[in-house]
Amino acid sequence: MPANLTADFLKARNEFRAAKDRHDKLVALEKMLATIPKHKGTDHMQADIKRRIAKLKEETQGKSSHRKGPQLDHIEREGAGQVVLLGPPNSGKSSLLAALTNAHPEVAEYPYSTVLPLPGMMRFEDVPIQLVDLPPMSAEYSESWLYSLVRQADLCLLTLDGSLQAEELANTVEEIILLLEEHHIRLVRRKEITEEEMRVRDVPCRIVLTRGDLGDLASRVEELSDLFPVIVTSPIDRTGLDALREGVFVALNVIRVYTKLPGKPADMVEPYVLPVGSTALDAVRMVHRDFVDRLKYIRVWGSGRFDGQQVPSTHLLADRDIIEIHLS
Ligand SMILES: Nc1nc2c(ncn2[C@@H]2O[C@H](COP(=O)(O)OP(=O)(O)OP(=O)(O)O)[C@@H](O)[C@H]2O)c(=O)[nH]1
Ligand SMILES: [Mg+2]
Repeated sequence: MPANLTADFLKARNEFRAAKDRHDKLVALEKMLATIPKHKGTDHMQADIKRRIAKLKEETQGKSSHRKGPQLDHIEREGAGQVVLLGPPNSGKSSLLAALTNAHPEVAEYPYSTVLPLPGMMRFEDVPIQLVDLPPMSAEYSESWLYSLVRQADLCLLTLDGSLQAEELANTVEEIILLLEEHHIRLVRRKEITEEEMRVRDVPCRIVLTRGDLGDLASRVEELSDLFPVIVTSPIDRTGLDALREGVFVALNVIRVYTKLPGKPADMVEPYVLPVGSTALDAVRMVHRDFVDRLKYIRVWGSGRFDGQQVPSTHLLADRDIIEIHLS
């Protein structure tokens, strides 16, 4: 049977031949696998591509080579929280990372274009938040380290192509929920610390519908909001990007605290970020561990108190509070 290879496949094969390192080879092979016509005549070629992909991935993870490759199951956390972009192939995860951060992921019309996790920093007002673009998750094919990265995240943005029918979207969400559950991860609206947390990892989730530029997605939003809060976006016409930044900050369930030295104006540039429910003493500890022992008293400017009032160390802080730390 003739293979009837497409122009896209031949282009990907040329890219593979020109690739200089493992990463570029892997990207080209994934493209070849995505674009190769799927029929009997290409069975051997498909198997060969899959074998090469598996070998390269093993090498990248340092399994078959003695040189240690990059660690894929952990990404160093930066900023106020680590937020993963998770979803089926081609849903628009990489496009969002590119629109919201300084990172430059590969964005492509074909599925499985992202093969390695890629972090970037997004800002909500004065708060830096880490977004991590992930390779696609699907029942057919997903990396084991993908689950480790979701497990470690503070928030999951379940990214879906909003131009799909509501039923297809609901099925996709269901499929991803099941895949995660098989790996002891449960997507939740809000994280509650429970006994079960030992076995099952709860990860707060928001649904992000992309393709907001292509039509009204109100009916899909209505259907999906029963599962998780939904944000409609488009990196193309920038629909909903500010709402997404704010939604992520709110979902992270954190507050900003600014500090000031006695008699000086507050440093309003770099806030400390703490979990909701943190006390004045938690903030002092974050500024400097040793300050806890040397603490005389704390004054707070902001919500709940009149400006500059001295507060007990158990005082609950609110977002945007300013604290003045007096040491002995
Ligand atoms: N019109 C429109 N196109 C979009 C939008 N988001 C993504 N796209 C297009 O959809 C295609 C896939 O986008 P990607 O960002 O590469 O999707 P992905 O989820 O990262 O794909 P994989 O890495 O393969 O899982 C590209 O051609 C994008 O330009 C959107 O909001 N509107
Ligand atoms: Mg991608």
